[in-house]
Amino acid sequence: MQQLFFMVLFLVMIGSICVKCQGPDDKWWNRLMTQGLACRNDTCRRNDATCECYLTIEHRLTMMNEKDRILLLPFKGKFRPFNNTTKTYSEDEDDDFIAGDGFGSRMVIAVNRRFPGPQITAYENQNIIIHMRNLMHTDSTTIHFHGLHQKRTPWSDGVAFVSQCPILPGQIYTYSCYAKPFGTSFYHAHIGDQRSAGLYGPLVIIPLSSVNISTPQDDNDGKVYTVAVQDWNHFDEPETLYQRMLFGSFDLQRNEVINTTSDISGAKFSRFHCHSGIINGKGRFYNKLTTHNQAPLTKYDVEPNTEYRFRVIGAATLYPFRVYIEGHKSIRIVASDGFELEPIEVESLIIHPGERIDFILRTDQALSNYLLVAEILEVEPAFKDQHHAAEAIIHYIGADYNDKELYPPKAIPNICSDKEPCKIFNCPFMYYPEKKPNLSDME
Ligand SMILES: [Cu+2]
Repeated sequence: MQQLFFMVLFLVMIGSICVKCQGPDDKWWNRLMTQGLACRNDTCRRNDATCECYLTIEHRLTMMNEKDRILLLPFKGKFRPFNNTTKTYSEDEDDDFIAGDGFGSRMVIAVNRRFPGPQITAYENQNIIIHMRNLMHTDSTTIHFHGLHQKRTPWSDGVAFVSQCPILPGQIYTYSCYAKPFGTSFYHAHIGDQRSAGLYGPLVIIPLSSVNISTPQDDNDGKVYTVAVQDWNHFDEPETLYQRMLFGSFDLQRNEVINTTSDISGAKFSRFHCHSGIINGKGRFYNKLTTHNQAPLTKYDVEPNTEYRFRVIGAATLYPFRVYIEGHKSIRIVASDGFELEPIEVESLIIHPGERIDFILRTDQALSNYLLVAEILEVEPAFKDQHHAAEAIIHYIGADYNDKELYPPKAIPNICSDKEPCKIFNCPFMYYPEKKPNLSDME
């Protein structure tokens, strides 16, 4: 009898321990995954002590309607089933599709079913708690919070094999750290090439003080947008690309070796070949200098004569981009890598992988639609009748947006000349674009 009593007591103790160690509240996993959001709505607010988020990691395919198990093709800025030329999906229906640059169908790593992952927005000093669930079948993973200093929390830095063992398939791991310093940043995988395959998402820390801080900061009024820019290869996932980088890429349509490209200073990029650029996971493939595949783009709605903050994140694997807005010759840079700056009016900015640059756009042009363009800084594609750029649509509310506005032609760049020079923020060259310095002038 006594033995039975101790046995029951033991089981009760185990039971109570397990209740404690259960950790994340189960209902949030699927709820946030369905909504494509990252964090609980009863946390992460200005006066909350914590910001608690749930990220589910899994493989998915671009251009695939998983529900109907059918391949998709881009068509006039929308998706259509590959075997039906008359049906297109509405904006609500296509919410679950992953576009990439609309070419073929390749593997990505999705976070809460989205590519890139949903945004985490926390307030300065908040305790960020991230439960990460790895549903990839055979790959282990980790997550790094770019820009966070991880003082007092080095175990949450997410560097595989250095600050933690990778999270195995089927496992859940909880990160806990502090939201500091404030600014625009991103979270990303820190093992292998998973970041290039899509395991990343915006991480925005809102400052608590408003002294000498640019506005707007939080997205409560719909005046703040995020622009995650990535270089994109639509054939291969990153592990294959690494092998191609070592041994070469071949273009069988043109029957030639794809050589390393360079920037205007002559500096060579590696053999990581990009076909196009994407913004928030969407872009278009130009098979000729001016002809694109009509893939759907990210759209930013703006009211006329209003100021918007754009948080640009360099989520690329290799290439720098020059970012400008068609028809708008002036944008105001206000922060770089989370540091507030004296505002600078420029025509465009250059962003390298890992960098973050915030600018303010004043929507003071005619009621219309304009392209936000992130042009990859390679010299050679234009000579080869190719165009490597990421694009998104800036839609002035009130302007037409029906049919042809969904798949606009290539942007008309702003005019920059000797007479009307343009200023570029973060430019690593003495001159940009083509003008070569006259050596005698430099002496
Ligand atoms: Cu990083």
